[in-house]
Amino acid sequence: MKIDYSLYLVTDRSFLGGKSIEEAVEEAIKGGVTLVQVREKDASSREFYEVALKVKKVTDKYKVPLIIDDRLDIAQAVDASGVHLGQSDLPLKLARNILGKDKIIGISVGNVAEAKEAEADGADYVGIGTIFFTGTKKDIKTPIGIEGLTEIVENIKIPSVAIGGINQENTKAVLKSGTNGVAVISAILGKKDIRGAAEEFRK
Ligand code: TZP
Ligand code: MG
Repeated sequence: MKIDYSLYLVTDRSFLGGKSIEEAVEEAIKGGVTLVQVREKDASSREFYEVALKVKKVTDKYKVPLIIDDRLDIAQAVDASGVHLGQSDLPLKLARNILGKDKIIGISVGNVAEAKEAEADGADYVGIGTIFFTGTKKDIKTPIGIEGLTEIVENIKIPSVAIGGINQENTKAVLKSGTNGVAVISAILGKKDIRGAAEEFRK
C-alpha cells in the first residue's frame, strides 16, 4: 500500500470541546488530512476500542489509512491499517510478527541511532520529534529543531514525518528537511474551524 504521509492527523480528544471525534476527523479529512492516528492516553481498553471503531467508519468512508497509537490489539480489533509505536512500547520486530508484513508500522524516534534501528528492523516510517516546544505532550525533553530533524532524514531511506509544535507557519521550513510530511495535533484539532486549519496546511 502506498501511503501519503504529507498531512498526518494525530487525535487528542482533550482539544475537541463539544465536538465528537468522528466529526472532527471528518472535517480534518475534508480539509486535506491524508493519514489519521487515533491516540488515547487515558482511555480504558473498551473506550479506546470504541473510539477507534468510530474513527474507522470515517477513515474508511474517505479511504484514508487509520493508524492506532501503541495498541496492537486495538489495531487488530478494528482492522486498522497499522500501529504507531514509541521507544517504550512493544518492540518493532515483535509487532511485525504479530501484524504481518501488510500492516504499516511507524516508530517514534528522536535521534539518528533510533531512526537507523527502526529502519533496520523494518519500520514503514518514522515519526521524528519533538521538533519544537509544544504544550500537547507533557514529557518532552529538548526539542531537536529543524537541524536535528534534517540530520535524521539524511541518514535514513524510509519515509518520515515530523512531529511536535508544527503549525501552518513553520511547515514550509520543516519540509525543507526532506521529510515526507507533518504530524499534527493542536494546530488542527485545537482550532474551531478544523477543516480550514487543515486546508491552511495544504496550501
Ligand atoms: N509526540 C511527540 S510531540 C507530540 C507527540 C504525540 C505532540 C504533538 O502535538 P502538537 O499539538 O502537534 O504539538
Ligand atoms: Mg506509545
